[in-house]
Amino acid sequence: MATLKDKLREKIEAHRPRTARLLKEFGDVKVGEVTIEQCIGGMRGVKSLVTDISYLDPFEGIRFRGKTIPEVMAALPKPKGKDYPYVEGFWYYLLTGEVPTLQETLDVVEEFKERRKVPQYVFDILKAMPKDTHPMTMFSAAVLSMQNESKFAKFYNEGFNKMIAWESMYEDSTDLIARLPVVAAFIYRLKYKNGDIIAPDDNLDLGGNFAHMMGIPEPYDDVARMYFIIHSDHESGNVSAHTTHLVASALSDAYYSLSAGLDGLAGPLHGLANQEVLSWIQDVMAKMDGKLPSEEEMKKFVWDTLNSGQVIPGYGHAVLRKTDPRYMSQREFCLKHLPNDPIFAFVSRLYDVVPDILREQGKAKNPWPNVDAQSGVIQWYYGLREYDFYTVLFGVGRAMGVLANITWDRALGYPIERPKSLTTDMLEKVAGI
Ligand code: CMX
Repeated sequence: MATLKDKLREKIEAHRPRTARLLKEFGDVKVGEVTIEQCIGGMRGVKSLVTDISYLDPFEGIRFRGKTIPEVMAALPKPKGKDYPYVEGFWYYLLTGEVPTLQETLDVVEEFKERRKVPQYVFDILKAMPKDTHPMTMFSAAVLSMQNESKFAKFYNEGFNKMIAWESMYEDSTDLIARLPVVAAFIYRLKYKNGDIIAPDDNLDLGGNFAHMMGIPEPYDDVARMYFIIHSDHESGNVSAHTTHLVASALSDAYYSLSAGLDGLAGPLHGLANQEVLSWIQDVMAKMDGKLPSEEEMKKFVWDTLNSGQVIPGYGHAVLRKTDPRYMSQREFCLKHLPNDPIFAFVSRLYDVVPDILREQGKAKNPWPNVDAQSGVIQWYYGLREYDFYTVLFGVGRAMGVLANITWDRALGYPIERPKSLTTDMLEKVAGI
């Protein structure tokens, strides 16, 4: 029977001629114009990356391999009695663009079990780090520390062949995805639960096992499945995806590339915003003695934050121009499982006031909430209150998107990335200054 790797090989062989033809016959065709604002302003909107893993429409939000989040959740096989799909089946889908059968999904579940053993030295390194080390630093360091296991690096050293380089990238990526939940849960238990580590359970899938290793009962397994899937990918231009892609373009292996991508995710304007949201809410709650602020009071807190020169975490986006569907899917989860939770009420009240205020302030191009505005509420509700851990959860999910991307980067032989810089003098000359 065909394995996921066989299926991926088939897909890659069918896809390669498309990329080759575009380059050979249509390489000079213009797909966009770059302005001075785009040069200085972080390359916003410059169409210069290619990925088939996901596409972000500014008004519709993310589609993974052509499907919206609700479509993905409906299409993929789910563990019995659960509301959200197997993460393993989602990995199959991201890599191949095909919805796996239940059997194909269960094969990946088995494969992950075989691959998930984390070397002891990783745990030793984590234990040796200072107690106040941020969990994202620990997570990125753990990934990097396993680089000596890279099959891609070994393949490169033993004689590189561009046509089959994707295979060892796939091997490293799958090893990493199988191991990351174990590493993440270890960091959590080491840092916040006195090192009382819970071993994985062979009877559980990735989502179930993560909940088990974290020590959080059902339905946290479904929270984990949903969370990892919705955070997986947001096309290639965001900081974590682009960094991973950039580093991998130098033929660095998946360990180097993912570790670098996670470092980008750890920035407060990117993945760290989910912890910032909770910390901001806690701050306001403390000022209100735990009481839900009225709309007027909430408006004042939001304006105070803006007037002190800070951003409202969880709001705004470089591409999106509407409420993030990742926000909406988490909101639906909250409406079903925790409709009366005080922090959910708080986040909902923020939704009532922030967009109008950001519009009035007139700076943010997108006044609507992004994924991070809602995600901490669910974690908090299920007892995960150490909010500086939240970005690690984002990282476990994001790994799937960025690793699927760099596997395909190698399959299609994308070259080393090297945009061109200009000097300010040159820009002034172009501008006629
Ligand atoms: N609160 C206050 N001001 C905001 C804002 C917000 N939530 N979002 C944007 N702005 C401001 C920007 O800081 C910028 O101000 P300056 O002109 O003074 O520099 C101005 O509005 C224009 O920014 P923009 O073009 O609308 O947004 P960018 O593409 O530059 O930045 C993002 C996008 C996400 C970094 C920004 O909206 C932000 O800082 N949001 C808060 C942090 C956050 O939630 N990040 C998570 C993003 C989701 C993810 O990681 O995927």
